[in-house]
Amino acid sequence: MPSVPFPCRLRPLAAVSVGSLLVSGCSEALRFGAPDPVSGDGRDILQLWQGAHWAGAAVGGLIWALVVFSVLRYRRRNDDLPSQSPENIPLEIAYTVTPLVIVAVLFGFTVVTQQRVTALSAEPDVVVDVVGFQWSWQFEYPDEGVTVASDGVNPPRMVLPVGATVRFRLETSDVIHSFWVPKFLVKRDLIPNVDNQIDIEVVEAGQWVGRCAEFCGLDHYRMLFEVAAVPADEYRAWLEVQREGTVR
Ligand SMILES: [Cu+2]
Repeated sequence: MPSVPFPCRLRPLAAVSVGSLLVSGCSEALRFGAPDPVSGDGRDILQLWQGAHWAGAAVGGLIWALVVFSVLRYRRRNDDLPSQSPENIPLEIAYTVTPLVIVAVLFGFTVVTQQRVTALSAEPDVVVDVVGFQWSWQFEYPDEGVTVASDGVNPPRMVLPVGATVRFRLETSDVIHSFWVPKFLVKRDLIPNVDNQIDIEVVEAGQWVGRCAEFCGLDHYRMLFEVAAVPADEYRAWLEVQREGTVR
């Protein structure tokens, strides 16, 4: 059967589509299961996650190479006994010290990342008081005189300016909840009488789902909210509309 020629003018389009599929598939695979983060902290955490995976892959590769080498090099060729040396001190020191060094390096990177992620800015651009309660959320912007809550049907929607440092002050009015926006790659509990705060910089515009990540009772599943990140002028306009009380 004669082959049907692919239309020439579609070839570049097909090449671009296949190329972008490969690139996006590749970048997804290189995140090792983590979502593509939209926060600065999330990007730091992703780097740590990827570094740990690459370190694991290197160790795994080395182990497999040594196993294959041993199997081939020292396979049984005759009935002679192999070397019966009882010890190899340098080798034993090497395989004791090397894992300790690996763990110490991973620990060092973890501490540095953790300090960066938990650091609080001296002057955040936006402050949002996040109040969790059974079974929803309320977001107060104390510097703006704006409060956002659910309208009883839709989850509450928080709007943030892109590129600003946002301070979330986390409070609960009953039990323990957890403030979690998966695309931020950051999660923090709301604990009675505990002053938990996090700073987040959203680095790209978009809209994402947030949820409570701590089982807090029967209707825990209802504790959803939305987060939207918009350019600064849109954010100011949104605040104005909220003050006028025309939308939720
Ligand atoms: Cu919950």
